[in-house]
Amino acid sequence: MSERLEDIAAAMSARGKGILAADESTGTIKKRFDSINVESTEDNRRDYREMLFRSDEAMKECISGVILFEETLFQKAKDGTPLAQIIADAGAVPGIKVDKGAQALAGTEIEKVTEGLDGLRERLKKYHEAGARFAKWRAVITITDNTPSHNCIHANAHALARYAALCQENGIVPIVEPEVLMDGEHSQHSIERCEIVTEWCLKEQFQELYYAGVSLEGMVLKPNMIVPGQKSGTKASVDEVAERTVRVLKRCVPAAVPGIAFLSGGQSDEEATAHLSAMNAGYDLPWALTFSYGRALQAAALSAWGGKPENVAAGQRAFTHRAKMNSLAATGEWSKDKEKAA
Ligand code: 5MM
Repeated sequence: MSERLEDIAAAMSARGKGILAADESTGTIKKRFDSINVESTEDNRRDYREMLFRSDEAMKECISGVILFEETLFQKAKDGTPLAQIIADAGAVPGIKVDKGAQALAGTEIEKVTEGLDGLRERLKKYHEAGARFAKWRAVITITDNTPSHNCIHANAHALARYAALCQENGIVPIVEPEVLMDGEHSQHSIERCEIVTEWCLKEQFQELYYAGVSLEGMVLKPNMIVPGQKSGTKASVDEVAERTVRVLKRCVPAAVPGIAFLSGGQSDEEATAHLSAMNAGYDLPWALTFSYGRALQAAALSAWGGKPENVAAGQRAFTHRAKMNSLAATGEWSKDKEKAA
């Protein structure tokens, strides 16, 4: 595969394919395993992820890249094959989450800033050697009556831009993920508020990327969709989510960016698919618009597997189904009927 950043970013944004976010950190994967009563041991984490990456049909037809946690990048399958090799053999690009998590932002009670820049240059060299060709860094922005502050948006956008520049310096495509959270307790978190805040974050983000000299052709954006907060007590139609999301992205994301791959953020599996499909079906778009889902791609597979070796085939079927539905959504061809027929 070509080592040019533009070519890697184009491969990650290939038509009808999307990214599997399997980069749950140790704490997050433990929560996921707790939900199916499975202990989060290194072997169990390997078995679960090996099950996903060996889902041949899904990986070859629907998945352009996989985001890994550091442990997984250096982990071997049961037969000794590096997991990153299994991903590359399926024609997908192996990637790595490089941030060290969202930490409390000094001087605020709720807001967070993502850390991990110290020593990142050296880590990136090590990850490149291990086969990673893209990276991910996620910032979280929280909506309440009094937040986000400009300080929080700016600190996160600046860190994301410094991370992205370091990645490109080391031959790695950065996924830039400024996530406006949809969860949280707040009742004033309307879809309008989400739209305003997301636009603010993305404007700031692209300004910082410009100052840091990041090549837009060699990156992928991973944003949230424009949705009401989960505790707002309101629901938006699929068409409204699609219209508002596309409007914000068109206002903020230069056409030089090859791909935008959404996070699912707590939407149900089918909502995340329906929203993506509506955007691709209804609008003329200058970039590839696809998925980089964690929960919305894995939830069904995780519960079908349940930690039992005899359920691996069922887990793979569940993963393949979700991957196929999202692959259809990435070209605007998903429908409820296809979901049911499958
Ligand atoms: C898979 O979850 C990722 C890692 O989360 P932690 O660092 O908190 O363990 C997460 O960053 C994920 O890549 C994105 O949020 C997209 O996942 P969802 O579930 O929102 O689609």
